Amino acid sequence: MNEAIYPYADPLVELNLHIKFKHPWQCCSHVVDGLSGDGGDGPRVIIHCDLDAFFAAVETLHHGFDDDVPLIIGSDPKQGRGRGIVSTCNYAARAYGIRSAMPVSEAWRRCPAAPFGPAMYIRGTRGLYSRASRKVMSVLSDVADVFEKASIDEAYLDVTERVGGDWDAALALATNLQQKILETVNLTASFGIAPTRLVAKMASEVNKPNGVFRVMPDEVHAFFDGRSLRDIPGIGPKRATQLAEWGYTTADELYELGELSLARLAGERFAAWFMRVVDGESSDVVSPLRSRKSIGKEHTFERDQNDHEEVMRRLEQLVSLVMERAVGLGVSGRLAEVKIRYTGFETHTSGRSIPVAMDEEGVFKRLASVLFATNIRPDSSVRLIGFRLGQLEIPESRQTTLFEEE
Ligand code: DCP
Ligand code: MG
Repeated sequence: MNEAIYPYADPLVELNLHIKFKHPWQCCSHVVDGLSGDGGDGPRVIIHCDLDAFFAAVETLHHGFDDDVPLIIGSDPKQGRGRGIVSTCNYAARAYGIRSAMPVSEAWRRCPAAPFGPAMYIRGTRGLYSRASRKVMSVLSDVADVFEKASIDEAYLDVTERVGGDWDAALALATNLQQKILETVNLTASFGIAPTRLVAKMASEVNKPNGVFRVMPDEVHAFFDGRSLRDIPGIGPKRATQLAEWGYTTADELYELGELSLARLAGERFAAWFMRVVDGESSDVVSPLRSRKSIGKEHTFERDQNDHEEVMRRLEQLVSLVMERAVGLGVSGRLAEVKIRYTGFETHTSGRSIPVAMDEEGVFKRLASVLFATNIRPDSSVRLIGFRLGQLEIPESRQTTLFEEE
């Protein structure tokens, strides 16, 4: 190993710790001032978009499958002996009670493939889904004041300024987006419009598939009337079961209990959170950072590279690109991670973190080079090099509010 190319050994680095939140309402991140509303000037107009039966719809398009034939995407069912799970399925398969995350053996029991039954089972093609997702996200982000991709098939849009706070214009915008997505990728999507993220997300389920549903600020309470507690994101199956054992299955029943009694039953944090949700006062903050855990870039060499100086140069370029992106998003990070994939695909990832979040390219170039120097296997050829900035934060001066749910 040539020391001359790793000049930056730095005692600043320390071992990285990963912190995960167990319950959604324990999660407190921060939001960039001015990126989205903090409830100051009346209700925000939030749109949630979720594609319908996403993986199944993409496969149906790609292969020209018939919509009426039950299609299950997931692990190999092995004629009912498969041990994996279902990723998703089309609506014809849902008619048999098949659902995401169900054991594929159970799906087979409900609706087997030929010659035992009409279903089709396929493994799925990740690349196809990413491509479709990118196109959809680009259509959505074009019209949003603030855009947040929440998963491969789901996004939040703050459109308050775009529609001038007009809820009819928001409805028209959602319908328009639905049409545009259909034209662009031939997929159907469902939209929810509401003053909070959580209600917008629930609203997008109401008229699924290919539906739009709007909940105006003064309709939030009524929206929760008779609604199953299980349908509220943030109430997991365990808590829902517990509440049902106490006799509470709908949101209005639980709300009527009042915050104090609910707190005695289910804890103060949960009670406060739940009341705010039903009052339409839960988070209305859309932020590109919120669903983003890290920013990363990778490079695969045309031919496996045994010149480590060249790999190092490429790594520095990746760091620059990542840090440019971070600065663009207004975030800084505490964790640097370097990924090295060798000939034959063996992959090694190493990370270090710094005590305070920063967005300075120089700092992360140093960290990356230390990580590379201490981890690269001498005389090995490198197939891929990658850099990731993690433990993202927004600088103190720009923090305005806390997140509570989801
Ligand atoms: N997915 C997965 N495993 C799960 C859940 C989902 O692989 N347990 C994948 C497949 C889905 C995609 O994520 O197509 C999006 O998830 P959704 O929950 O939005 O489910 P669908 O889009 O398939 O159906 P829906 O029409 O209910 O949104
Ligand atoms: Mg979906």
